Amino acid sequence: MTGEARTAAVPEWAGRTHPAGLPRLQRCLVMGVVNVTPDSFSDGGRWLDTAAAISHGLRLAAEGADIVDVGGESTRPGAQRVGQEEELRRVGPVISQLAAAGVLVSVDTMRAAVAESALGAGARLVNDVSGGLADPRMARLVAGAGVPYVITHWRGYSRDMQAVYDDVVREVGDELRRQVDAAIAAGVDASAIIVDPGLGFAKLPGHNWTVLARLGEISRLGGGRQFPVLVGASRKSFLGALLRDPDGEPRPVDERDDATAAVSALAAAAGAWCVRVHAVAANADAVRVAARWTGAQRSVGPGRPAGSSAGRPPGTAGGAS
Ligand code: PMM
Repeated sequence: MTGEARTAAVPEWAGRTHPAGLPRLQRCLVMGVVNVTPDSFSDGGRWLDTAAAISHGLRLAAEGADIVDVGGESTRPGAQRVGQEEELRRVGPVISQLAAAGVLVSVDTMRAAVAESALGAGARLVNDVSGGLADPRMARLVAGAGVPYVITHWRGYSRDMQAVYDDVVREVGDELRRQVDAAIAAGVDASAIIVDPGLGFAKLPGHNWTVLARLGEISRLGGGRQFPVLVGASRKSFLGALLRDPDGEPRPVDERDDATAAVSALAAAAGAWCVRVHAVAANADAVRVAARWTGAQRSVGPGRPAGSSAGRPPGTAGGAS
């Protein structure tokens, strides 16, 4: 087998894209989740108290989260919207305390006013699950702030989102591209944009698996440009459905972390830029395994072990070339 044939196993786009303004690591990043909500499906109510949320965020950072994502509104199916003042009250002090402690914080919000306040409190990127569609002021706010912006594929609020597709990858790519184009038209720098296929947002389990299996196409949005991809599979119901017990009961939410780590390893090996997860430690290990694995695939030439003098230096696995 030739060296060329061996490297072909690693997706061509893996690790090539990186958002401006964030640390560049030679592996997939890990974003730890702090939901300051009473009703998130994954951890609702656990971190509603400000002090508990802050200590949880610090713990996630200590466990290896590169970014801590703080949100004050649940997006679970059927969730009622929270008021803006309440959302701000929930996330503001948590963000300012985590940022003051040196944690790289993102704010998970669909509201420009909340994002603005969060950036003032020290958040350094905006994670908008509506990808600019919920609040027409969001893209201009992000453009003015010059911060990285996660644009998630979105088809409306959880109570009325439609999970009907002919070709899920093409349609998610097309719809995401329109969201990205709108952000760029509003002044967002293309190099600051991260795209997210929105697992579980207007998607049935089969849609999620198809999207995961074709992340490269999501990264390209059906066109020539490539964007870093964020994957948010953690604890979602498609994992519960996969791991049903013999009676057909879905695996409970708090028993889906091993499956999440498996998705993280596979997504990272496929070139994901970041995985958004609740249980950080296992996922921090998973992305390192993936980086070493893909790095070995790249550096192994004919008859040469990875890390030999002809290959990449050991420990520099999976990086941008
Ligand atoms: N999922 C949730 C919330 N925020 N943000 C991004 N970028 N991608 C996601 O998939 C995503 C998100 C819902 O999950 P949670 O209730 O566990 O936070």
